[in-house]
Amino acid sequence: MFRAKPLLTIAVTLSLIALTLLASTSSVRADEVPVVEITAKRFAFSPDKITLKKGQTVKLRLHSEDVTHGFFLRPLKLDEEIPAGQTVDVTVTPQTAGTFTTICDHFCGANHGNMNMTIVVE
Ligand SMILES: [Cu+2]
Repeated sequence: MFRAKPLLTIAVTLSLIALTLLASTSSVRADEVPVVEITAKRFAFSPDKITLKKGQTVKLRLHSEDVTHGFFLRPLKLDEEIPAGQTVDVTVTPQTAGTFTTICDHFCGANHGNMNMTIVVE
């Protein structure tokens, strides 16, 4: 009985610390990684141009409104498939500044060859 109380206090304190850490970790994540939404639809991406910051991590949320599309950009090591009607999240931290063209590399129809968008890294 004599030692039970301090142990209980320590256990409660540790639990509270653990909960606080968990809570702050998840809120920091949600705040710090911006989400950029990109919609793919025959035969264009919307928006058709985005600007990212070199060294800053972002989450690209790729959504297909119709058929399966691709999202390919070698300099940023992006090679995603966006299944028909679905959403794919991809996290990227651009390391090279420049203007890049992302192409749809999954055949999606007659004008597939002209489906692209610009990603500027500054
Ligand atoms: Cu496409």
